[in-house]
Amino acid sequence: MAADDMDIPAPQDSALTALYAPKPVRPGHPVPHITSLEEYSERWKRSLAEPNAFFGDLAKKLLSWSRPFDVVSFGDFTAGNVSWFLNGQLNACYNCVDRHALTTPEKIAIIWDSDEIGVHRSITFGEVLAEVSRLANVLKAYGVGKGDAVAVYMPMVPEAAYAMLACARIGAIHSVVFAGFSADALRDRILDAKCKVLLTADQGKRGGKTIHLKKIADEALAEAPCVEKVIVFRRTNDPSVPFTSPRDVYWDEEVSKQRPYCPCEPMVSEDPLFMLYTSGSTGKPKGVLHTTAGYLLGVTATTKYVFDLHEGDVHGCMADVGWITGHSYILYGPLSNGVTTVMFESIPTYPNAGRYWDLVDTHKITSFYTAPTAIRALRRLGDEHVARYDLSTLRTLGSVGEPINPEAWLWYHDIVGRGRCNIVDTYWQTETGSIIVTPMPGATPTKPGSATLPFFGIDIAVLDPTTGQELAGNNVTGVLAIRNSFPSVARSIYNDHARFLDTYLNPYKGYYFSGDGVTRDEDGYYWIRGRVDDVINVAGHRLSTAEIESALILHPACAEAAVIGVPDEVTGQAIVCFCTLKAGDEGDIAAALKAQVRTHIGPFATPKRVVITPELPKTRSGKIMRRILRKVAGLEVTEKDLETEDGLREKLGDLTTLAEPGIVAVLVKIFAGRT
Ligand code: 7RM
Repeated sequence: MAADDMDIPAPQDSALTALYAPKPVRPGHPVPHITSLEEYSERWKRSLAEPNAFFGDLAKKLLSWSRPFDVVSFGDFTAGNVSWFLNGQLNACYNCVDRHALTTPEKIAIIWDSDEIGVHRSITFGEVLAEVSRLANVLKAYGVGKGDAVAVYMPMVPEAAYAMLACARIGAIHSVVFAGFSADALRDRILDAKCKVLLTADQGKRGGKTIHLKKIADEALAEAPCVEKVIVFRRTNDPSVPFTSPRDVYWDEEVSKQRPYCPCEPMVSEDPLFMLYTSGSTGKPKGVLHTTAGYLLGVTATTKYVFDLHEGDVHGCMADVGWITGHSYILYGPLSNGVTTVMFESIPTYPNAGRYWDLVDTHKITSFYTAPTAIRALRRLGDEHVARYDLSTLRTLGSVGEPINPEAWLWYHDIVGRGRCNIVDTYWQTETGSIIVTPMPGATPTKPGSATLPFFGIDIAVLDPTTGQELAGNNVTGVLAIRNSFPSVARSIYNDHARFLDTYLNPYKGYYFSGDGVTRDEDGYYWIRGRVDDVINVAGHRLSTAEIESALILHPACAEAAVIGVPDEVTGQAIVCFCTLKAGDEGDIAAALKAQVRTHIGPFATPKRVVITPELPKTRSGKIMRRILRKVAGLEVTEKDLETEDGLREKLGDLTTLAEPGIVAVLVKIFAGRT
């Protein structure tokens, strides 16, 4: 990878450096699973020294097996050939549903809180078992079986969870596509996995708005003939929603024909559980593949220890099931632990900025998990929205998806947690399946802005990005890599193992490469600095600049495009596109290009700004110098810097490789508002 692409994002500037001790246990609250840093540290050391004993014990303790495994781990992780829990058999749905339904059928599994304030529903483990079984029987009736890929394009309703669990039950591989993705994005993902069945809904509701899922799905399906059956859940019952018989069938009609029990397919540990597409540094999304036992153990263990779950707890993860956080911490992690999980259909600011805290108060949430972007947005809207609710049930507050700035961390701690809750800044990725760097509530002293220390079984290395050498000791900054195998790590990219190796294991031989920059401070604490590759993170949503660029150049007026992320106070990063136009095209094309990105990827990828430029800064060999674009768009270069060559070099680094040096001044003037 070229050094130009390996700029490690600047550290967060903050005056807040205090250390926060784990919170004392309040009367009536349970004692945490891990109560001291020494206890964490001993267990972590054992997990690395004897991984097979450590994870073997954990897998027996936390999961139910229909056949015990013979070997805990086998193979060479950094060569892309590792397996966990060999010859074991289990079923993820059995672990998340049946084993709790059989012992405590009346216990609440899912609390669904709808877009409309005050409208919510509690569903017991017994009911989930019946609903999931009926749906599993529907899928079987349409010929879906073990190993088949099933597309799920659903709003935030319990049926989305049923869809995933029904697939797991019969051994089908679910591929959930986030409901904010456009028709083109859905089509590409369906085609890549050759799905024969799509589970979707007529419409979705979110923040008072209607999402026309079935209409979008129909557009996608027009170019995805592999889909033979579409099972449509009626969320709104709007009669204008298109329906194509016999391809389309209604969910309620289908499940009512099926009996409420369906046996679980015994799955071998390494059988795929699901795939989830994620963006990388190339334009084509990757179907990250997770396996049954390793993934399930990772999410079960992290949910238990990181959120410190105990009997009777209610876990509220505010993510969407369409992203990995929803898979792991709304669905599989809490349910496998037999803990009540909250599914929230709406957004934090609808109908007002107290919506999350109303949820906590109403459902007596004990652990709450959201993204920094939501925390920052709510902080700006004022403390009064938090103050009017009873949040005394909360013990653990989690953050995920992007670096959290210390000011937002502190607001979460002081205003939401009222100084009594442990904050867990959890770092992980779609590819790791579960949390890999995090404090342990009750044990780890925290520092605002740091994800602190590795979870059990995770051996982090900091590498020099250019030489690939390990940077030993503390006070080092480089790229975050992992030395060892752990159960929940992705095993492959669907149908493209070579790409899996090239993306994660070949960049630095002997390591898993995360794509993130990191600092290990004087205490050995990790501070995630953000992506070092061409991936940007907007409001916790991961996007590839190459994917946005491909969308832009599909527009007839666009000749070339370069996309970068710029810092944004609320969303962390925002998208800025630089486009050159084909001859003859002029006028206000920027709006059309923004719309182009929305239709090709989805509304969440809408650029903040499209800059039309006569040319892009390139090296003589034609490589776009994104470093220049990032600095100009980040307003790090001013018109004053243009006056001397030295000034410019100081701000932008070496410019001698630039083919047309004049372009820098043009771009700086555009951002100064002068052209
Ligand atoms: C869980 C998730 C992964 C990328 C990852 C990072 C960033 C996630 C944190 C974070 C700083 C965190 N999966 N990221 N968590 N950065 N602190 N606590 O988000 O696959 O969608 O994204 O998100 O850059 O590589 S993801």
